[in-house]
Amino acid sequence: MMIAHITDTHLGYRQYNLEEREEDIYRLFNEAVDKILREKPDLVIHTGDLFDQSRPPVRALLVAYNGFKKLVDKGIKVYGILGDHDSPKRRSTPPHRLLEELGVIRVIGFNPFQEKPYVELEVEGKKILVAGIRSLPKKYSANLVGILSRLGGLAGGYDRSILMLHQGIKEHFPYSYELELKDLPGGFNYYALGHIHVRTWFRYKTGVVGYAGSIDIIRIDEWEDYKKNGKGFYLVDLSADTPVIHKVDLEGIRKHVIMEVDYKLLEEELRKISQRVSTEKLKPILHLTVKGRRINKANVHRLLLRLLQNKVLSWRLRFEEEGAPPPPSIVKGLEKIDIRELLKRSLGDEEEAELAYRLLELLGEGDTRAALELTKKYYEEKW
Ligand SMILES: [Mn+2]
Repeated sequence: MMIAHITDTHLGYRQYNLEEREEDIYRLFNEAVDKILREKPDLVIHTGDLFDQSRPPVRALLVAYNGFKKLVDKGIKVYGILGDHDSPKRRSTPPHRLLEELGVIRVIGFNPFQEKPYVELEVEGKKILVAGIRSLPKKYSANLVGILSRLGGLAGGYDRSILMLHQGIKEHFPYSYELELKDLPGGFNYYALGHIHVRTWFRYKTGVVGYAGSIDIIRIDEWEDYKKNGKGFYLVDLSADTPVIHKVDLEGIRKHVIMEVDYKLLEEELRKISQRVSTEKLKPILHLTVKGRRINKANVHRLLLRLLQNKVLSWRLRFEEEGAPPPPSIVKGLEKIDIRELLKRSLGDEEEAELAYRLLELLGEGDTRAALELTKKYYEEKW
């Protein structure tokens, strides 16, 4: 028995407010669907953040619908859970409901405290348990652990069992987590996880825990992991008790070029970049830090326009003036700081802290329009 595990597709996300970046994600999603079709798994599971927001653009809904429809038409069922990005903030209907109504996905664990967060299937004469719980904030961790332990008790009664979650696990992601490894109940063959965008998997008790990771560079700090581990989805072979994970890579990922350049060598270096990127099918995004003394910013812009305008999709510029006092760095202390927790403490409200955290992410990427939209949406829903 084979399943495809895909997660954190963030359909509708428009990085740096670039239309091309929104299109990139749609294209990558389609590439993933085509590759899944080629592998013909018995089922597909999506572990959350299908959409980047709980009110995605109609285009994102269409891409999700058309993609899943292709799978369902070939007899491949799709099961999913909600992530933190696509969960409505208040009691309202998640976009997935529409896709359910159209018969292309079945969402599990939307109301895990009221409904059974699992389905039972039969594949090739084998009894399969597919359990899943939507992303839950840390304040519900105790409740979550309770449900998990009950699910663990069920898992043993099936030939194969899969658990879908959209959470961080402390031992692997100490900066942001809701669960500890020991909170995962034994008994499952595959623990399919979403939320963390880097790809990773490890053996756990009777099975394997797999974070399939996002399908594109959603945040620039995923770039290094992408170079090492690629991005895409997992094919999970459940023929044996302990699953075997095969990574399937996506090819259509747009490159990011991250560089620090001495102001004195700027023209020369930009020429080199221009040469380097000229063979790329997709124009890369340049993240350029210019360092030096008495940097003439207008001159930097002129050089960029002249040498790279049609060679890169966009550039993100930073200046580091030598001799100027360095900006206060929080990076070094980050190992001990949980930003979400700090925001929660200072704001005293979990939802506001979540908003602040998202704003921090968006503004850190320079995406002021998305930040504004998010803020408006938050207060519209709230009041
Ligand atoms: Mn995500």
